Amino acid sequence: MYRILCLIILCSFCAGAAEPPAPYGAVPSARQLQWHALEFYGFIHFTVNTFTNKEWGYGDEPPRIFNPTDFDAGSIAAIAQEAGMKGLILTCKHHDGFCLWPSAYTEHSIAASPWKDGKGDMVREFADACREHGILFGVYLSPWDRNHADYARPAYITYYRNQLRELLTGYGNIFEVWFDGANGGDGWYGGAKEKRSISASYYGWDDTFALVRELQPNAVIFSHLGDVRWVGNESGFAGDPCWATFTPQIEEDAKALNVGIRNGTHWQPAEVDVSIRPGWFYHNREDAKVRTPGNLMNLYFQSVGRGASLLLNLPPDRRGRIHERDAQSLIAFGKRLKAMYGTNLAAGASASASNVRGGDKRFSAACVLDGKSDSYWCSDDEALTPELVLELPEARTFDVVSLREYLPLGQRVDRWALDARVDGAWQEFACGTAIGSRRLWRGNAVTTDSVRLRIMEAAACPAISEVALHHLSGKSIR
Ligand code: FUL
Repeated sequence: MYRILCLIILCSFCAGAAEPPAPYGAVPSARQLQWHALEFYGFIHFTVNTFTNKEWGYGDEPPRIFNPTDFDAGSIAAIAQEAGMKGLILTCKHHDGFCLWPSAYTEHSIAASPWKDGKGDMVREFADACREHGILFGVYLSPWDRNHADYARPAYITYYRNQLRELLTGYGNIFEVWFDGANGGDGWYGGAKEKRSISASYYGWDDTFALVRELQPNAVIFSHLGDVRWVGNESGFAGDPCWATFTPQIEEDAKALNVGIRNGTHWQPAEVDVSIRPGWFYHNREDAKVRTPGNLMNLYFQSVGRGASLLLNLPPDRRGRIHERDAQSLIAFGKRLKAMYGTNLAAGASASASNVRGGDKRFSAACVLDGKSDSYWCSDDEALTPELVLELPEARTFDVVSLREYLPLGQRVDRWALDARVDGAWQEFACGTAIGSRRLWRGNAVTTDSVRLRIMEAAACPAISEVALHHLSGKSIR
């Protein structure tokens, strides 16, 4: 018995119980890791603007104009869920200051509108609908408030935090809190009708963020100083590459936000916020300008496919519904995406690598195929440019590659390439900079029985959790 035990211990020692490598650079927090897994979720822009046909309300809109005729949060959440969105973020208050919930701190809210005789609470209806449809709920509370008399004075900060407290305590779990950076200046401000400017320190973000941490510890904060950064444009694309690391800055530098900063001080991944229509709010003049399923797919590859998240805006119309065109386009896109991910053409392959950390099975090449986000192929510390080969069970045709790094160890890979073996010779299919949370590459369809991932440059030994091959059907879509 004793000898068998010794043998087992010896064998496991020989097989090499290697230690995982040390993390490289800035790494994600637990709440950021949870957020990375979401990838695709929706924005809902709804306020008095929907009824005035504006994008930015001045702050003097009478609450009585907010009166959707057929509002149904359930149908909106159902559409989002069917399209594959993992959550919805609602503009609980946009720059015009009108509140979609009956805030105790203002009369400029839904309580003064005819909708449900002033007894309704739209934030509650959205929060409940999301829960019922198995998706998450997040809040947008505009710091800039063109209605409030005290805006730009200290008293407004107390008001703002009181409202935030209402939203973060009254509606269950919140996955993301969205702090808009827009501060346009002029507004109604309780009738003053003037321009007000604020200093960089006015909002006192440290204390506001502390409130979020206290009340919703799992929520990520979207802000130039928060957990998730803006991607630097509202057109729907992350940079290539789009590093998850960044050095947070007060001054916005659109290019840096777009590309990220290799070796930046913080893990601050990008979120791509973009609308399914030209505007953030619904305008019937834009009914013919809804993005097509093909266009949405491009957005997806340019955002999620570069390691960012996609926050796609779906503006309810005056009924309080997602317009049929938007819904159709979104759902058609979602179907194609589901079909694409539905088959991993690398499944069943046998995997080998030029280097496996300590020869330990825990870090073997097969880890990229097991579908688990917490297992990864990893090389020895000094092997910075290893290669991995997948021998497929038979010749298969793919046109999309999906790669993922094991994020708790940081962003390690700088450059990589993926080859397909055609007629016995390797042909390069893809070649990129950075991998991160997810790296998608779309190319011409290739039929092959073997693919090879080459890590060409890495700051630390690579830790790759996924290599998947897909075929994006319906390539001819516009
Ligand atoms: C911007 C705002 O000014 C827009 O109205 C919209 O809410 C967008 C998501 O953020 O800063």
